[in-house]
Amino acid sequence: MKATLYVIPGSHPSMAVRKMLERKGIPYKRVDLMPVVSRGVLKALRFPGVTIPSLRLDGRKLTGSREISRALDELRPSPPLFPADAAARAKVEEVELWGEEVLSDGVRRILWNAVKRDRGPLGTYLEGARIGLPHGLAVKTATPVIAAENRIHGISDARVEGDLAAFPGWLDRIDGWIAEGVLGGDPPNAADLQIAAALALAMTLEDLRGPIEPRPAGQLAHYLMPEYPGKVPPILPGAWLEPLRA
Ligand SMILES: N[C@@H](CCC(=O)N[C@@H](CS)C(=O)NCC(=O)O)C(=O)O
Repeated sequence: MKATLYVIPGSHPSMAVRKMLERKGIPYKRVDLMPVVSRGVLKALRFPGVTIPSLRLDGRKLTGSREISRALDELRPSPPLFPADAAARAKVEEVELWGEEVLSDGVRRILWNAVKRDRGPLGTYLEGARIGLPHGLAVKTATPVIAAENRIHGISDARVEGDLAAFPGWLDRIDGWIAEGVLGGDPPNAADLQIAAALALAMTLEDLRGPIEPRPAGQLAHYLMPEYPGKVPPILPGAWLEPLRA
């Protein structure tokens, strides 16, 4: 099986797919791309979408972490990313979708808003990445990229403040799924990896690590994603963080 995975350094759904490939024992070549440039590259390579992660797998071109989890399970069923039982599978699919559309999108907005305030910490996400230019230069020239990502993903201060207000409820939901056994089983399912990657990225922000880390959700993320690159010192307005501290 020949696999090439296109990622952005620090990207959480990319990390989820990396873990899927590793757990299934599929060797792959990783191509690190910078945001925005990634869109042009994937378009030129004729992937079905322009977002990361995208995977070329034995000539097939796949875009999107949920598309990829399904394709990997079909091609290499063991260890499974989805339960065999139909009802259990439907639940994992529902939680995986929530993980992508609510949690993962929210964490992405929070991160791009944070680095808009100070681009310096961006370099910490580039650890081990080969992006074709020196990391220091990438950070120095990142301002237009950060602005573009904020625009592309419809990120505003008001929206991020809302994401942070919703975050405690998101953690409650995840802890509930862990208590029910939908998440946190062995082997980890596609929803575990989707959610753990987003929480691991969230915990690279010092503003968020404290409230997440001690909870079952935070522990699951640490267990499944023990080495997540990136570190952002406190940076978000204190008032926005009040709901998480309450
Ligand atoms: N929800 C998608 C991720 C889509 C997405 O926005 N990916 C980001 C990286 S985390 C990306 O491609 N950013 C670059 C851009 O949109 O220009 C998935 O789970 O595959």
